[in-house]
Amino acid sequence: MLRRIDLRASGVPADPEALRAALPRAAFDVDAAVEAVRPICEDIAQHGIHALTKYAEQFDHVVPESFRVPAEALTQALADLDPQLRQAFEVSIERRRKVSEAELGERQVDVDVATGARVSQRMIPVNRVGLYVPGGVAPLASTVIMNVVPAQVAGVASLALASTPQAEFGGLPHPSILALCALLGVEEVYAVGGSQAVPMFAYGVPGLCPRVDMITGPGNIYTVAAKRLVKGLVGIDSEAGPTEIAVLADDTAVPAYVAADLISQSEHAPDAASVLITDSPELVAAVEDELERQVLPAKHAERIHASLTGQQSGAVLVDDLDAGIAVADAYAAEHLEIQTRDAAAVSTKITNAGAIFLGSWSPVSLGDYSAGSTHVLPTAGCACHSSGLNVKSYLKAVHVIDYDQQALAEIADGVVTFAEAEDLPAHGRAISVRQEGRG
Ligand code: HSO
Ligand code: ZN
Repeated sequence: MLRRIDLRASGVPADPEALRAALPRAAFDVDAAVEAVRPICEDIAQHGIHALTKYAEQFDHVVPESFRVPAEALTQALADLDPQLRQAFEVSIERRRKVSEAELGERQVDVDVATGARVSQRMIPVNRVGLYVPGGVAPLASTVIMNVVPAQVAGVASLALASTPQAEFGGLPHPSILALCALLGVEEVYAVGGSQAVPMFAYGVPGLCPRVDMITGPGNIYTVAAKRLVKGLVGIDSEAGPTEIAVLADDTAVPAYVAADLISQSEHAPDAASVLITDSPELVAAVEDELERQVLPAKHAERIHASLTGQQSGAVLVDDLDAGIAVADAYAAEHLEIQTRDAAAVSTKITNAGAIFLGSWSPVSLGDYSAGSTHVLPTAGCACHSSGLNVKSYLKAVHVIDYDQQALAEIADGVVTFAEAEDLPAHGRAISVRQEGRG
């Protein structure tokens, strides 16, 4: 099922660019989608609720009675929530909160760089955040937890959430999303799809939704494109592309587990990427057997099959584990599973991955729901420069500079010299004027 990328004869290219080019990756043309969403964003900026109504009809095929979800609908959704699902939600929230609190670190650090010369760093939460939770292909209730919990731990004062209106739920977002909002105390909820929610949050809609400072949350390519368009006007988290799993495995890996994990992420979409990296041809053969066995009976066999056989997926064969580590690092997967001897030691050699899952008992789908880690992670190789969504994503680091007269006098000549070297003498003057005893 998986196409083979055999790097044994040629060896792993030493040049990282050449290596990346040899590896599979989904095509995800956000630029083309930006042109498609530009008029929608402009329309919503200019015509507010009127435009939201038009696009709800066109894209979501249902116009909600009110774009703002009434408080009673949230309370009702929580009352109707299956008790077992509620318990699963609560465990997931509790674990994500525990890890988020640890991510927070110090809210202020003070550094005395010399006597009377202090620089402090204050971590200040973003004031108002808009979250988007996809409701299209699958209602990703877990995404509510992954976005809301770190924002709340960071101390974000104002949180608004939007999710697609669903015709089968009378124009409201999916009930499990509403129930989670109620459970987490998120009161400002909108029944608005992704490509419309992003401009609604970014520009504000009079009479409905005040503008936000930052937009987070994943979505389809149009949601991502809309985020790219409004970036700068508001802050955004990373641009989430199709989901990816890479499994770095040796001959100790359990083929049935490896196959199940590849399938689990292929279940998201036909363009999801599943990549096996191994030095064991026997493992590839055994995983193939398992895929044959496991894909057909799966509920979403069609899109799983499309994902596994797509050009973005494959089995990469390498000579040894070190070569496998180089491949995994170049690929920079959103999710990297390490199913090898001493997985923890192998993981220390990995520098590029959104999240790393160690051994046989930490599969990606545990992280998708309840491990305590985030599932909003950098895709498309962005793990070489970006982090998953976490508490710090919602915090701004502000430096506070506090020198006294003596401390400024001590460094004054150096600053003046520096400013003159940049041909910015007025900068130097702002220092030297204070050394002249005037004022
Ligand atoms: N694997 C997805 C997140 C998700 N899976 C939500 C299930 N629900 C992207 O990390
Ligand atoms: Zn998933």
